[in-house]
Amino acid sequence: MFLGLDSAGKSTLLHVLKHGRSATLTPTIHPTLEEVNIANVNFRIIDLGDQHSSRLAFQQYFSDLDGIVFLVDSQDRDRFSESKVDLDALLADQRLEGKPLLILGNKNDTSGAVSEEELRSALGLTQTTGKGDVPLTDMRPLEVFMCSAILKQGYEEGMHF
Ligand SMILES: Nc1nc2c(ncn2[C@@H]2O[C@H](COP(=O)(O)OP(=O)(O)OP(=O)(O)O)[C@@H](O)[C@H]2O)c(=O)[nH]1
Ligand SMILES: [Mg+2]
Repeated sequence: MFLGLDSAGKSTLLHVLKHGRSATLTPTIHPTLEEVNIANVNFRIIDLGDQHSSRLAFQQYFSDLDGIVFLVDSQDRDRFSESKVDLDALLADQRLEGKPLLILGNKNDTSGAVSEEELRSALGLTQTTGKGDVPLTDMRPLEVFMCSAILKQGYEEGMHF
């Protein structure tokens, strides 16, 4: 499931993954399900808009998910704290316990984008599992990657993770 604040770039990334190119998209009102093949793995990805109602409705599927991709607009500093509230709720949700959580700092093609370190610190993500010399095995898979959906950069490493 792709989650994140409105305008983080969820639908753009999904479109790029599915069609190989970006497109001009409007804010998502109705959640959509897309099947996408990445490196011979078939993903069924739900793209949620940021509407409170659809987010609540879709929480009932949390226990059926294999993982979450949480997108953050890495240039929108004013909303990092808002993202952190949502992310903390996901991290604490029992239905998602142990499930991989990939955090993508999207839009890092923009001049205002923060560094990975800044994003990690703003989101309180100091302990992650995928990039150390020794992978942490006693935690749920959790890692941060910076990316640009538009330039088609950075997310692939994250999807492999
Ligand atoms: N510069 C830049 N802009 C991006 C990138 N990804 C998305 N955008 C732009 O950000 C805006 C929002 O993108 P969407 O994909 O609609 O965002 P969303 O997360 O699906 O938003 P909601 O459907 O409202 O929840 C659009 O104008 C995109 O073109 C990126 O990597 N770089
Ligand atoms: Mg959308």
